[in-house]
Amino acid sequence: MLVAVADRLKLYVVPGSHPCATVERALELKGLAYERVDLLPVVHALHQQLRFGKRTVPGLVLEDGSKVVGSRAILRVLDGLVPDPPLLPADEALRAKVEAAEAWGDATLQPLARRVIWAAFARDHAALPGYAAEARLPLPLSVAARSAPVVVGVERALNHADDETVRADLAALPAHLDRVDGWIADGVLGGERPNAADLQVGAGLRLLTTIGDVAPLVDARPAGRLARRLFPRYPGAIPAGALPAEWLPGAEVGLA
Ligand SMILES: N[C@@H](CCC(=O)N[C@@H](CS)C(=O)NCC(=O)O)C(=O)O
Repeated sequence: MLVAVADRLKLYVVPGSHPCATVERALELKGLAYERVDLLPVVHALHQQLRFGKRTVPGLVLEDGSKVVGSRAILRVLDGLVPDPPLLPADEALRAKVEAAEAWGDATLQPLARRVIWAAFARDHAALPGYAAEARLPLPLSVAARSAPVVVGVERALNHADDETVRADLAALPAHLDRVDGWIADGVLGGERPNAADLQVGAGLRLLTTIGDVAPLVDARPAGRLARRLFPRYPGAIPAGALPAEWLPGAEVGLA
C-alpha cells in the first residue's frame, strides 16, 4: 500500500542514472509514491543548478517545498519520513560498516561507473537513447537522440572520462569487485532486507552490467548477483564490442 504523504514528493532524475535508481528503489521499498521528472542529460545540470543550487541528480522536493540533493542525503530523509523498513541497521557496529560501504559506493564506484559508461557511449552513440526508453522526456526520443554526439562529448569532459582514466578504472574493477564480494561475505551487503549501501553499490554495479563488455566481469560474482537481485530491471544496453578488448581485465570468478 502506498503511504499518503508520498504523492506530494517530486523526484528529478536523468534516465538511466544510477544514483537516481538508488533513490527510486528506496522510494519503492518505503512504499512512497512520487512524481518523477525526467531531465535530458547535460541540460539537467543547468536545471538542477537553478532549482536545487547543485548541478546533480537526483534531487527531491518534499511536500513542504524543501529540497534535498544527493542520493545519500535523500535516503536519510526517506528514513525520516517512513522509518520502516529502515535503510540503516539498528546495530551500531554494523551501521558504521554499512555507512562506510555506502560512502564508497557514492564516492568511488559511482563516478567509476559513470566514466566507463560515457567512454562506451563515445564508441556507440546509438545505445544512448535506450536508457531513456521508458522516460517521459520533454521532446520525442528520436529528436533527443540526435543530440547524442554532443551530449556524450560534454559528459565525457564533465566526468573526466578520458581513455587513460577509463582504462585504469577497468584495470581496477576486479579489486573493487573483490571488496564488494567481501562485504557480501561479511553480511554488510546482501542481507534479506536491502540497506542504503546495497542500494548505492547495487545501482552502480547494475549500471555496469548494462555494458556488454563489462557485464561478464560483474556477473561472475556475488556482487553481480546482488545487483541483479536488487535491480531486476534496468533500462538500456550497450552491446559488447564498444570498449577496446585490451582495456578489459580477464573475467575472474570471485568468492562463491
Ligand atoms: N554523488 C551524488 C551526485 C550524483 C551525480 O553526480 N549525478 C550525475 C548523474 S548520474 C549528475 O547529475 N552529474 C551532473 C554534473 O556533474 O554536472 C549523488 O549520489 O547524488
